[in-house]
Amino acid sequence: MRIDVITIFPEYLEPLNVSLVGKARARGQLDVRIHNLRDWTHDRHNTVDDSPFGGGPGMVMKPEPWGEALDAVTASGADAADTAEAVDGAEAVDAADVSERRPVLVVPTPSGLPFTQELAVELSEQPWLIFTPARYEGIDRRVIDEYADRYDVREVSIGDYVLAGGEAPVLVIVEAVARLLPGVLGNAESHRDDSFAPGAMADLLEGPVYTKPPVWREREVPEVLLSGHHGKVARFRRDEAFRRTTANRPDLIERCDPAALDKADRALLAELGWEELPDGRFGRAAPAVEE
Ligand code: JCE
Repeated sequence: MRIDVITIFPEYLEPLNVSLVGKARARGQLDVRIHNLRDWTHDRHNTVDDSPFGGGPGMVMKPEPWGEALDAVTASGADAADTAEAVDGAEAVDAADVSERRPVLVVPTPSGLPFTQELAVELSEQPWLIFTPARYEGIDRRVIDEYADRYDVREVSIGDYVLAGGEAPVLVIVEAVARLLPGVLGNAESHRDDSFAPGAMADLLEGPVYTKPPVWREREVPEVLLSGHHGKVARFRRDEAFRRTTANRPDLIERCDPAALDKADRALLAELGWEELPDGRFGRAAPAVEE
């Protein structure tokens, strides 16, 4: 996969040299190119912002530098063949894919579609992503409209809070996507059971995890995990997953597929104060009405 990022803060993307993403790049599985938006300005002050039409606070990113940058980066797909060389014969970035297929443009914004594991999977299946993290109050709308006519543009929000710019969302999205690429995660850290992964335990949050020593500061690892009884371990983990999910994400319980719930699940949910609805789903038991 190839990833381009166009930003006024290239240093903000330095974490992409580290850890999982850094290793995938070193192995030739990921071709990441960071570009400075100011390289496509022409005035002495490398201006990228201006005041908003219609008035109001803050500044808006000017369309011209983004237009020039996106034209240059999208046109660079054809020369990808020279640089996408695998290290040590590892699975190489497919240069042909990049030049033949259109990139997906990913635009971080608090008003975008929620970034979910499902979207991470979809993005991980693309050969080429271009990220356009903005600053100020965002990018002149005409830039998004212009490229949406030619490319698949995804305006994406990583959560319901307002950051100062899109660079941190790029780090989040790239990490979530990169770990899904074939061969990036080792077997030891396989993602089959991730909370939110399709096929994970009925969309439950994961329970607590433990390692050696079996006793630490007088705190014991739950005995069942030391028992070697696989059936009991699975039941314990599932119960813990339900306890966490009811406490932290009741919305996930409410839209849980009733067919995914076994008898023990139903009994535990009842014990945790949830009531079974006529359709087999669960809802929070109505609190007793006070006089
Ligand atoms: C951003 C800003 C809107 C005023 C570019 C914020 C994404 N989930 C997210 N939270 N925050 C963002 C995000 C992404 C890009 C930009 N801002 C700040 N946004 C209105 C200010 C500018």
